[in-house]
Order: sequence, then structure tokens, then C-alpha cells
Amino acid sequence: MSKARIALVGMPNTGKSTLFNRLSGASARVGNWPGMTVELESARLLVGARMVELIDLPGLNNLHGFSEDERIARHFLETQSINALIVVLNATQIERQLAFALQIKQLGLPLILILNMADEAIRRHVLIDRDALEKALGCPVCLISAKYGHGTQAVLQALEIVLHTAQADTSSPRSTAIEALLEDDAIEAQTTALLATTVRTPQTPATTYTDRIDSLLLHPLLGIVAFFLILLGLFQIVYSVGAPLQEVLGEALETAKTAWIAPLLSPLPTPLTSFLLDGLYDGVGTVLTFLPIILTFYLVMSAVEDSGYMARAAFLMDALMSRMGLDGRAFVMQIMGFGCNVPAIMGTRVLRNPLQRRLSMLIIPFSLCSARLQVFLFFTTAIFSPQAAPWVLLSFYVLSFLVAFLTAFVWRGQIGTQEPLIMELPPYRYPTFTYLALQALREAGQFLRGAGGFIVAGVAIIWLLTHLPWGVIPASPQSWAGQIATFTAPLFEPLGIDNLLSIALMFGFVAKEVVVGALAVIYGAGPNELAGVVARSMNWQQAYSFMLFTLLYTPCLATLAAIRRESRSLRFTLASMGWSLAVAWLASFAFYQIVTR
Ligand SMILES: Nc1nc2c(ncn2[C@@H]2O[C@H](COP(=O)(O)OP(=O)(O)OP(=O)(O)O)[C@@H](O)[C@H]2O)c(=O)[nH]1
Ligand SMILES: [Mg+2]
Repeated sequence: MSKARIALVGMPNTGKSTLFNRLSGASARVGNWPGMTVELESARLLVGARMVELIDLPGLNNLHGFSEDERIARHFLETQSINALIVVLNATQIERQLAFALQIKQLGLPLILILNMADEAIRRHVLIDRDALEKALGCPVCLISAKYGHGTQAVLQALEIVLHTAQADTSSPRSTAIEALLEDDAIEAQTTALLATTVRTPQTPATTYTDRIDSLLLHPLLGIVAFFLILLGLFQIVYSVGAPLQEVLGEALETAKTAWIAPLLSPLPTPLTSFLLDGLYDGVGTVLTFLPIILTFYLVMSAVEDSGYMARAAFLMDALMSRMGLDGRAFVMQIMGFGCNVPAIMGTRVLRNPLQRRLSMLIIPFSLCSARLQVFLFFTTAIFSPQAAPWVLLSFYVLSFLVAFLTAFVWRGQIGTQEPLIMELPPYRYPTFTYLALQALREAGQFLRGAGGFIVAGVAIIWLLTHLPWGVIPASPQSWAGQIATFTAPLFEPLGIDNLLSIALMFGFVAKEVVVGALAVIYGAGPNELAGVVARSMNWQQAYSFMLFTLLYTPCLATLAAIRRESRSLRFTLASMGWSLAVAWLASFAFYQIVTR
């Protein structure tokens, strides 16, 4: 039997991706934020005896959505052959969302209607007569809680039945059908009638704990204070949980090296052992010691993402952002960039105005991603006192925002009349730990897979550059690396960045994940000794200037590639790169010249 294709459709933030993950065991990004999914995700699952391709679509606000992510969803519905649709609604908002389901029904495809978030519906006393709704609509209706896995079995059964009766949809493109749907007034009347007979909502909605929390977190003044406290709290957690783990891992790797690996490799010729131990092992090992921190970081980030706080941040910062030609969502992309700039760049698809989209793509690369965090954690712990270190780190987060705002301010140009940001604030939701752990592991895995090749290749090349021509003192001015660095020295000397560090920066252009590993190879130090060696070889001004440059210059090739893909313009990509390089140089220059005066 041929493979069937089933797509999940619905308005943003209704739990499509959560259900997608539940049904297929996939791990698509989920978050309490409208616009989490911005591209098609697909997974396979077995329904009865049949292999099914399940597609998770970006949320649609309505069927004529104009943002890039909505266009992607609509284009899919218009052009692909689909056997059945799973329409996901938020049960607590059925009064507003049912019309969407009826519109989709008009496409004529076999349908399953999912009323998700049953748990919240019960808490809010929203009563839905599922049987009556099912009868009236003539399609299976499931009341479920995708997040907790309640009722997903019924979804699978309904799918099996629907697929059994459905013919493969080979009809020609449905675009005409979708256009026609927009005019339909009858749907409104039908919705009202249907709601009257099947849904009962309380007359006066009770004040929820969400309202109570929001009276503080959305307060124009206290809200901003709370925002920075939350931020500070977050990386205190990262620091206090991740840093000790890192130390333990560093020691373990060092012990393994001296006790087992070095003796094992001793029969090999010296250059080869040096390459394997001082190059690959030290370089890759040093990067690996940061894995606990990265993991903690992603754990904390997904907790924030899933709590619903991001939408509040967007709301809080909207007024400020609109002065820079952007809206609050651009600010949230900036925070998402803390994890990794690449998904944040893709997340700009929710912005409708193309100029606004470009402007936010221009500022996202300044967002302090987890790879740069790794560099900063390393330097702040190596150079500054334990009391000062968190504040030094905070200064980089603040600078990251300031430079982003400044960039937006300079380049806002004539973005034209802006539509006000209309965004729904979802209720606060408790993140579930299993999900957070899964998400963090997945992100860390992606970090390793994405950067792993770069890291291995990077440290290998750095070892070669610092050790060739064979016989020179490693990383001395006579080595190839030394010669390159001498050549670029006039550029970096005024910044207080010495020859060896500038080599690390060149590799950091490919990926910031390489920087610390590169330093290990350049200084010829193992995972456990590097901090001491670095502390002895530079003062705090030089270290800070180096970090400043690292914060501001092009994040990595992957981000550049994402900008190229999303902007579809090489010129814009190069301009963005040039801008960040110029800003980085000027900022480090100004800083170093001032503090050493
Ligand atoms: N209380 C509750 N929350 C849920 C349920 N299902 C999903 N959520 C939460 O709802 C939020 C949105 O979930 P997603 O799966 O990302 O929603 P989506 O429809 O894919 O959203 P977009 O990709 O933005 O269109 C997340 O915070 C989920 O944890 C549920 O059954 N009950
Ligand atoms: Mg989604």
C-alpha cells in the first residue's frame, strides 16, 4: 500500500508540534509562543499496518496569512497531495477557533478535529459536548491533552479509521478552493449555531494565576526590572550547576590522558602522538568539557520558552523596539538567539514586513549565543574572581542588547508605517521536566553534530599551522600560524589581542565552538591546565577586549548561511558581515585604548 500523508494544521500555539512529537516520537521544537514552528517538519509513523508521513505545519492565523511561515503552511496545503488533515484547536478557545476548523473542512479532505489542552479547558470550566460536535461535523472529534499524552491513543484509532475510508488525494492544486473559502459568510453563521449547541463557557472568567503573575511581570517598570533579574537568575543557574560539572569533566579527561591514552600511544612516532594528544585530544576535549554547561543552558532556555514568558518579553519591549523600527517579536528572536542564532534567524519568518525582517536579521548575530557563552565562561573563570565573573558575563549580555539596539537604530531607515503588534499572551504553563530534558539533549546533540566537524577539523588545522614547518617551536613566530599572525598583527595589536589569540579569532569565524579548543592547541595545554596558562599570559584588559571582539564579530558560518538563505541576498549577507566586523573592531579598539590609557 502506498504511503499516506497527513498534515497537522491549526492556529499558532495550539499544540500541533506537541501532538506531532507525541504521535511520532519526533522532537520538533515546542514552545509557549505563537510562531514556534516556522518550517515543515515531517516524521513517519505506523498507523495500523500502514506507514504514514506526518507533517507538522507552522501555525496559521487564518487562511490568508501573509507572513513567510504562514505562506509555507498555505503553500503546502495548496499544492501537496494529502490523504487527511488533523486540525488542532485550543479547546479553551474553541469559540474563536472553531470557524477556522470549518474553513479547513471546506477543503474537502478527510478530517480529524482535535480539541487540545483539555486539561486547561477543565480548569476553566469550558464544557464541550464532543459527541454532539462529532455528529454535527461528521468527522472524528478527539478531546485530548497532547502535553500529558491523554487521549492520543484515540487520535491514532481515529486516524486508522479515517485512512481506511479515505482515498488518496490526487486532486489538482487546491489554491482556488482556498481563495474561495475566504468569502464564505455562511461559515460564521454555522459556527455560531454549532457553538450554541455544543459548548458552554463560564459567564465571567475567573481571575487565573496567570493574571496575578502578569500584574507584576507586565508592569511597565517592575516588569523590566523583573526581566533583568530573571536573566541574571538564569545564568546564575548555568554558572552554579554547569561550571562545577565542567571542572569534574576536565579532570577526568586529564586523568584519562595521562593514565591511559598517553601510555597507549607511546609506541607511535612523536609527531603523530603530538598531533593526536596535544592537537585532537586536548582541543576536542576542552570543547567537550563545556557540554554540561551547554546542556544546563538549553535546559533553562527551554523552560523559559515553554513557560510563556517570551510573549511577555515581547509585550514589554514592544514600545522600545518600535522606536527602532521593529516590534517586540524581534526582541524575542534576540533572546532565542541566546541559544543559537540560526533558529532565531529563521524565526524572523513570523514578521510580515520584509524590511523589518531584514532589520531583525541584522541584529540577531549580536545575540550572545551558547557557543560564545562557552568562550566567555572560560575567560571569565580564568581571569576574573568568582565574585566578579557573573557580573562580567552580565556586562556582555547587556552589551549584546545595546549593540543590537544601536544597529537597529542606525539602520531603521524608512520601514514605513507599522502595524501595531497584536499578539496573544498565552497562559503561563508549567514546563514538564521530561520534555525539557529531551529538548536540551536534542539541542546539545545538534550543537555537537553541527559544530563537531568544525571543531575536529579546526583543531587539526590549528595543530598543523602551529607545528609546521616541522621542527619549529610550536606556535612560535617561525611557525606558519606565527607567520600569518605577524602579518595581521597591525590590525589586532591596537585591540590588545596578541598574535596567538588572533589565530583563535580567525578560526572562530568558522564557528565560535572552535575558539577554546584552538586556544588549548595553541598554548599546548590540556583541558585542565588551559585556564592557568591563559591567566598567566594576559591581563584582564586584553581578555575583555578579546571577549568583546568575540561577542560582536560574525557569529559563525552557519549563521551567515542562514542569513543568506532567509534574505535571499548575497549583498545583504556581506553587508551584515561587514557591519559586525567593523563594529567589533571599533568597540574593542575603543575599549582597549580607553582602559589602558
Ligand atoms: N496545558 C497544556 N499545554 C499544552 C498542551 N499541548 C501543548 N501544550 C503547550 O502549548 C504550547 C504550544 O505548543 P506547540 O506544540 O509548540 O504549539 P504549535 O501549535 O506547534 O505552535 P506553532 O508552531 O507556534 O504554531 C507549549 O507550551 C506546549 O507545552 C496540552 O495538552 N495542555
Ligand atoms: Mg509548532
